[in-house]
Amino acid sequence: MKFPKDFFLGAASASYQVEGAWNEDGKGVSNWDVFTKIPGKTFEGTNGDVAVDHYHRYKEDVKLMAEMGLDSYRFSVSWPRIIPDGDGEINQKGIEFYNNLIDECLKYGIVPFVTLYHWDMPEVLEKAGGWTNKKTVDAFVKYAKACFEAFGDRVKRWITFNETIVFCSNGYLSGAHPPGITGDVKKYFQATHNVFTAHARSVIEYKKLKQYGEIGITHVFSPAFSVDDKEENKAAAYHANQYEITWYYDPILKGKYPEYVIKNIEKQGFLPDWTDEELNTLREAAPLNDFIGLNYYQPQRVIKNHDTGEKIERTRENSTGAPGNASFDGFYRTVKMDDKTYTKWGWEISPESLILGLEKLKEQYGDIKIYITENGLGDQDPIIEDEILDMPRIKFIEAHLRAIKEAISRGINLKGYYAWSVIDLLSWLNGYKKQYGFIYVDHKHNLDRKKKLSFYWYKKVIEERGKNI
Ligand code: BGP
Repeated sequence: MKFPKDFFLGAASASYQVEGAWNEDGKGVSNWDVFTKIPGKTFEGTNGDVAVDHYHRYKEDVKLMAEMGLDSYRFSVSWPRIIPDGDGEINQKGIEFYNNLIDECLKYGIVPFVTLYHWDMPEVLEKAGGWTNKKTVDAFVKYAKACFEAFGDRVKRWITFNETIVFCSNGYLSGAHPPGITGDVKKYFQATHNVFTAHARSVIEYKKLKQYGEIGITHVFSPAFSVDDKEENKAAAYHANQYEITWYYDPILKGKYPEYVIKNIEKQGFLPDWTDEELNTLREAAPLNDFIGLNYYQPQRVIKNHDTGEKIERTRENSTGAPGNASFDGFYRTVKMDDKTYTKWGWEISPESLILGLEKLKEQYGDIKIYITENGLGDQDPIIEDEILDMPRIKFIEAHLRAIKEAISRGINLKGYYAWSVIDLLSWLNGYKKQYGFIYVDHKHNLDRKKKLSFYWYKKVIEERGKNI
């Protein structure tokens, strides 16, 4: 089987992780500009001030993408570049940058797939309560409209938010991301609801503009599986999926919240403050979503957690995806299993779980169009005689593309695959050491770009439409 012509073989990035130019051409300060400067927050104090300088080198980068043959490039727009103070004037220089980037992609026939929010928010808004403040919702809708109006003639695929669960849980539960708050469950749920409302309102606004493109959201997809057949562990996996999948997917695709979670959090006093109008907006927007984007890196293996009293210290390392933690409510725990394979950063490698997860998703949400908007291997690539021989990445992506083929043959409506990431970039908390790209960036030599072995391999895969996968 080959990947059909209308299946995008692409790759992705995000503004803060690649652009740099953090204070150029009128860009406002973002929450990440501030957060990464707090001692101890990131690996060796790394930040995105310069990142890989995509802001200045986008032409060179897009040219490399064209050489690779990418069907599509997923990137994000930096909100503070467009509206520096969050809610005021539009910065024309910011619009100009993305106009240039979009035009450069189109010049080579690369379809731009644009994310509006990949975590960098104007600091002014963060200071005023960020996603817990409903004014942020209004500001976001205004920003989204500004982007639709400026770029919508050429951009026909929009993602509102990237991984709500990650920025909300790290922002308000573990404190590993801005605003760095720990253990505030009420704020966590409020933030998620406000994001869903911002998404719904933006979708409605987009459809009103009649630009005839697609719009959706990107969620983490880490389906939970019980480690065995014990009832209590199966209940733990059910609980994990309700809190981490259903809570996120239902309000978007069904326009309502799952009863199971509502009942629990109502008892605990964590129900978000919501209005009938907001709940109606969710219902109105749900059928207007054109697709759902999934970021799949790994599944979760879970057991019932018995030591509920214990407070688990989350470190930078274990808060970024490696198993070993109890859930915030102490109900379940993720575990590492002896018979599974893990990356250097402790993330499980399991293409089969993607297929199983997609089948369950189909049972819950039917035939909604799906893009895998991120998937990839974080590694320290071997350099041998100046060549970057990233064989493990090739194996990883190949295995996942094979799983995608299998899922398609089982009737899953998959329409694209975006490898994370197109180029080596700043890992939010793990600096530049954790590499994901097809293109290497030499931090010792002027940020020079170099093609990795995987670059040539992916080029061939695209040329052959995956025939030999
Ligand atoms: C996702 C994010 C990406 C990227 C990726 C890898 O959660 O959407 O922006 O960072 O994970 O994560 P990390 O850099 O922590 O390995």
